[in-house]
Order: sequence, then structure tokens, then C-alpha cells
Amino acid sequence: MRKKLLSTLLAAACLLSANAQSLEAYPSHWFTKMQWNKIQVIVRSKTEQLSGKKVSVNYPGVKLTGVDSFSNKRYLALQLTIGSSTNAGVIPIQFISAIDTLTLKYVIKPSRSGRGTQYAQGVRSSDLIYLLMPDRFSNGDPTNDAFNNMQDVVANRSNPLNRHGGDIPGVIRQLDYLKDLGVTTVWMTPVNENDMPLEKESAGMLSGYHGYWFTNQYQIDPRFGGNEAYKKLVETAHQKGMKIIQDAVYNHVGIEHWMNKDAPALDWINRWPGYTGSNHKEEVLFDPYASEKDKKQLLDGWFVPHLPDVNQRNPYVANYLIQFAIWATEEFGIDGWRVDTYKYCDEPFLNRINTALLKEYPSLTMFGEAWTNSVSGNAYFTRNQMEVPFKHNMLGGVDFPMNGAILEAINQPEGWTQGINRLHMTQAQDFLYEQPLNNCLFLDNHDTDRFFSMIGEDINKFKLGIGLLLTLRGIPQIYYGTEILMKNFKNPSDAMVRLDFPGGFAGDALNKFTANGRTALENEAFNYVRQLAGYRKKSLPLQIGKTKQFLPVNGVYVFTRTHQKQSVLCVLNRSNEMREIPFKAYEESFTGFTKAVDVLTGEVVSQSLKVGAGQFKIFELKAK
Ligand SMILES: [Ca+2]
Ligand SMILES: [Ca+2]
Repeated sequence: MRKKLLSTLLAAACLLSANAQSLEAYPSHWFTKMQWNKIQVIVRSKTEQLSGKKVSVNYPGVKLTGVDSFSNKRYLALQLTIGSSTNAGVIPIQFISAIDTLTLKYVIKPSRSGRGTQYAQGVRSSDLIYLLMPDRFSNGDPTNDAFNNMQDVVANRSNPLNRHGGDIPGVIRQLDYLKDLGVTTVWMTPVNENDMPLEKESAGMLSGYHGYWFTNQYQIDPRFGGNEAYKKLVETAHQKGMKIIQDAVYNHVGIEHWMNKDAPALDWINRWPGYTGSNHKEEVLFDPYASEKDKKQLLDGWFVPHLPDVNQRNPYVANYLIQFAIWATEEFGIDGWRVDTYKYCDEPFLNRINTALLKEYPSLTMFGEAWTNSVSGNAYFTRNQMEVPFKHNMLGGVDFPMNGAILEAINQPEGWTQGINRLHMTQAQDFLYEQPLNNCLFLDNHDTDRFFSMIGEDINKFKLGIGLLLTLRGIPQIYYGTEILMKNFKNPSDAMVRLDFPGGFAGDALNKFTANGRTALENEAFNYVRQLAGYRKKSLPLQIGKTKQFLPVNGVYVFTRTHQKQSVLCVLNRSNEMREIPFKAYEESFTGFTKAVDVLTGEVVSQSLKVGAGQFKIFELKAK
């Protein structure tokens, strides 16, 4: 009798201590009424073997249809089906063995209302995206700059490679500045937890301030304000009529991620006998002569030594990533995705994840960063008009080919294939895309030299670039600080093009978020962006109009954007002289127009357009 009592007491004690141990679950919770209602919950214990335990789920409308174990016995994958009429609540999931029982309290939350109208709205060519790095933009909460229980404990603004303390509350603080500039959508470099130590890169010991070293997809980094701050940002942006794009990384994780250092099975990561980096050559995916060895190295080689390459051919990994993307859209209420390192990911997986997101959220949009310099390459990674062995289904791409062409048109003299002819030729190849309007058009970003430096710090060329950005087809994206003429080349490191926005941090000598803090030249640049963005916001031709471009002649490149009965005519004069162009040369774009209004000055002209040397002009055409 005493023996039995003792064993009962022991069992109770075991139960208590076992329950006290934390079980992690991925996804951390799920939602009612989702299309994706067969979920795979990866359960992880840091200390105790889970495989072999009996799993019990007792909740109305939730069925456990499978339990899979891995070579690492501290993991299980539970297959749960959540019925369409299942109520929100807490599901007790028990892991039972002869000696103890562990309980995971798994939460099912109500799904959001307003799908496609209040969130998951999609970001389109009618929008203007502002790309910023939260660590470098604005510090709204100095108490979260560093944490002693994280691997990188440094916040030090004097070192460009360290974390600087900027965060999501800082972004919230500047939403009105962005809205005033004409921005409709904020894209932040990733805000997911990057609990990584400093890592050696060519420039020195680098922190994960840029956010691309995920250690937990389900946690927003506390140094950016955590999940609650992110929810508040999305909510505040939506209240202001703005949208949020999230930056996804499917290709790799930080080396400290459990997926690598405590993997459920070794094949969650693409592993090589010795360190093997990617060859970064996307051509091998569409080259009819490519070698299989080169293709494998592009896809499975690691991006850098501290970023293990994720094996998306493993069905558990693929489901993990798909559920993460759906979960984040639902949990935070974001509106679109930018997908990092697109060309390095398993191609069938990419189509699967896009399909799952669009099935769940038909209005959602996404674009991928394939970073390829040919139009055919960029089109390959999107929905396209080409006959190729693999057809991608991505809506759009980060438009590096047009970026190169715009810079060439601004910086180089006209030649048969150079200068404005390169821009004309590049755009001519839009026939390869299913929908070129889905491409993200940009002058610079966090991975390139800054635009103002690339154009020799010339304010006239700045206006040409901004003019083209906001009138050519696509979803325009401005990189933070470009509007106030922030400059630098990526020398000696990328950090030089990722400096702090002046005024975003306590103690800054100047606050360039305000007109008073900016120089006359900076205000000229800011006001130019704001005025043109304001015009674009009202102009359906510039947002969604059909493009017609005319062969460059005598240093002048002309294109029109037409929607129904409205037409806008843009003239880039890269010659050294004033050019006067008769209306009749462009009659085919707008039959019978009799006058044109310069959209920036309001000047009304008739019969001919005069455009000065080195100028870009935008005219709205009027019948009378
Ligand atoms: Ca902070
Ligand atoms: Ca890869």
C-alpha cells in the first residue's frame, strides 16, 4: 500500500516537473476557418525524448491524423486537422509514457476579419514602397537596444557593423513622415529574431542588424520590439491607409537556428562533406546546356558559412515554411511579401508556397529577389511568356535589369545600345513577362551603392531618376534616405549604404525628418519626390496605364502611359541642347490632344513640347 502511494506520488511529481519543462511548437498556434486546415505541428523538447510517447488530442473538431518521429527523438511532427466549425480555444495535447505525461497547451485563435480589404490586401503598381532597415531608421525605444540574454549584446552606433538600436516603435513614430512623402507601403528588411553572435565577414565582425539571419521565424526580434510592436505597426499603418510588406527568407537560416544546431534530422539542411558555398549563378536553372553539378551547387550550396542552406525538398521543412508564411500573414495582418534569395530555393517548393499563400489570401501579392541582370533571367523567376522546362508562378520580381537600364540612361551618353537606348531595349523585352506591372522598380536598395552617389551627387540627375522611377511601369520602391540625398558606396562594406537616418536617434545633431533639419538641396530633393509621388497617386495612367515607347532620337527618349482616355507623356532629354518636339509626333498615343500640362509646374503648352538639356518632363495630355 505504502509502495503504491509512493509510486503515485512519484508519478505526480514527475508529471509536475515534466509539465514545467517547456515544449516548443511550430507553428506556435493556428487559427480557425483557414483554408490551410491540415497543419503540421513540429513539437520540440530541449531535454526529453518525445518519440515513443503516446499522443492524445481531445478537442471538439480537431483530429490527430498522424504522429511522425525523427532521428532526433526530442521532436515529433503532429498532423492535425482543424474542422471548419472548430471553435477557438486551447487544445491540451498530451504526450504520455509509462513514467510521465507532458502537456502542450496549443492555442487556436479566431482568424482575422477583413481578409483582402483590411489586411492581405496586396501591394500593386498603384503603390509606392519605402524600403527601410529598422535598425538604422529610427529608435523609438532605447530600452530594447540590447539584451544580456542574447548572443550579441552590443548596441553601438559608432561601429557601422554593430546594431544601432533602431526599432519598430521608431518606424511607427515616422509613419506620418512617410505618408507625407507619398509612401503607401513600408517594406522593412526582416524583423524576425536573429539571435546570432557577431559573425566574421570580409568587412569585419558583423552583427545581424540587417535581419537576414533567422533563428526563430515565429518571434519578432525583441530588439525591434517583439511581436506586439510589429502588430501595432501593422495596425497603425492600416489605420493611416498604409500597407506593410514582410521580407521572407526561405533559403537559409542563421547557424544558431535549431533547424541546424539541434536538427530534427540531418536532412533538414543541405549538408556537404566540406563547406560548399553557392555559385550564385542563376543561369544554371534555365541554361539549356547547364551541368547538374552546377545546378546543385547553386541550389544547395550555402549562401555564406554562417547561413545553413535549408532543404525545401524535405516535406516537413516545406510544410514548416509554408505554414510560417501563412501564419505570419494571419498573425500580424501584413499585406504582401518580398522573398529574399529567390533563385537559391527549390523551384517546385517556391511554386507550392506561392500557391498556398494565394489560395489562402487571393488579394495578397509577393515579389521575389532573384537578383539577375538579364530580363530573360528575371522573367524566368516570375510568371512569364516563355517556353521553359520549369514555369515559375511568382507574381513579380525585384527589377534589377530595369535598375541597371535606368542608371545607364541617366549616366551614360547615347549609343546604339548604350544610354537611353539601353533603357528602351530593356523595356522592349517586357514581352517575356506575363505582367511587368508586378515588378518592383528601384533606383537603389540595401544591397547596392546609394543612388545619389552613383549619379555623382547631381541633383538634376536625381530628378531624372526619381522621374523615371515614378513614371515607368512597375511598383516603385524608394530606399530610406534616398529622398534626403543620403549617399555612399558599398566601400568598405554594405554598412556604408545603411547608415542611420539623421534624426532617428536621440542626440542626433540634425533631424532630417523635418524640413528645418534638411538643407535647401535636401528639401529640393524631398519636395520633388513628394510632389511627383502625390501626382502619381492620382494618375491611373502612371499606376496601371499601358506603356508606349518611341525609339530614342537625338538624345531624347519619349514614352507614354495611357489608361482609357487619359494619357501622360514623359520626355527624357539626355542631349546637350533644348529639344522642341511637335505634338503630332506622338498623336498615336492620344488622338487629337491639343494641349499638354507640365504636371510639376502646371504650365500649359500647345503644339510643341520644349524640354531643356538634361531634363525630364512629364506632361498630361488634354483634348482641349
Ligand atoms: Ca531601440
Ligand atoms: Ca538553397
